[in-house]
Amino acid sequence: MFDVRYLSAASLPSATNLLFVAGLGSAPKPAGLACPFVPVGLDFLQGSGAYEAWITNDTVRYGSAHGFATASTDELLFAGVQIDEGGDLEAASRRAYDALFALLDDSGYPHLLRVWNHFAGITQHVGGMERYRRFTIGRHAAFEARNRAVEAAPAACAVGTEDGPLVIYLLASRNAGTPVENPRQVSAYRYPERYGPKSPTFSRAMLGTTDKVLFISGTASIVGHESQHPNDLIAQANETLANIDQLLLQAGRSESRGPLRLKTYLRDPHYLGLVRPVIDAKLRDGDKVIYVAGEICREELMLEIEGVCLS
Ligand code: 3EB
Repeated sequence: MFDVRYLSAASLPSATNLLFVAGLGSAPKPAGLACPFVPVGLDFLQGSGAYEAWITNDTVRYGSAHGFATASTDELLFAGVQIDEGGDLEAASRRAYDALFALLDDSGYPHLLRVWNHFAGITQHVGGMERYRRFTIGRHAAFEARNRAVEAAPAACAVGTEDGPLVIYLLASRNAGTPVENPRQVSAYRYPERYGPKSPTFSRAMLGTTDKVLFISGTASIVGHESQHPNDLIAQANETLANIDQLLLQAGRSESRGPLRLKTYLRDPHYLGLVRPVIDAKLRDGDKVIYVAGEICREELMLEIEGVCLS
């Protein structure tokens, strides 16, 4: 059993076997919470609670190493960190991923399944280069330094906050997961150079080892490598959902599948009412989606959806 639940502060303390809790917007760390807490500085727009709780049936041990707060079961490792950029996002990203890989290798959970990356001003330019690209260069260099194959890259998302430090949190495992690519899209690690000097190191989805959870990367209105439907949020939402359908199909999760837990990042929260019915209409009984404000890494992209398909 593995679940992701969206809870209010009041219902959190009764949840047991927590791997970690992510708090959206300004949701504070709940008093008495024993597990690691990740403050995700993205405004919570709509859903059943501002806390995202990752729950396992297995016994969880809490700790810290290499600057990360950790939680581990026999098979899974959660780790989360907040890093001061120190004026150089590229260097901070490299440092964060160097530490992350050192942690994974030292602790015996070498296989990266899923990474969430959040930092401020993702589309802003610094010294003639977009901050997302600087982040990507630092991340890529750390993969290279450890000889980590891009084809085994984790499911991921990189979504911009308004301010605050670089926040990275992840799930890793003792045994390797299975990466899943989307035939409608060029693999991100094969993007042409016009999207940046070093390619983003993520897979479109990753089938985990524990209970066959499918981690779905941040998915947007991209076909091939190009953004589709500029200035048309509804068309972007439908294209994004088509990409997620394709990923579920690739992973053998189309006809019969477990419930989805999705997080929709909206560049402009004013459009929540417009886009929500389009996304909600795609859900089946037992699926859940929350909506948060977030800056997608390409300026023309108005939304991105990520999540998990439970077994
Ligand atoms: C894309 O498909 C949209 O750099 O980790 C999605 C998921 C995106 C992950 C990342 C970026 C990342 O290229 C952006």
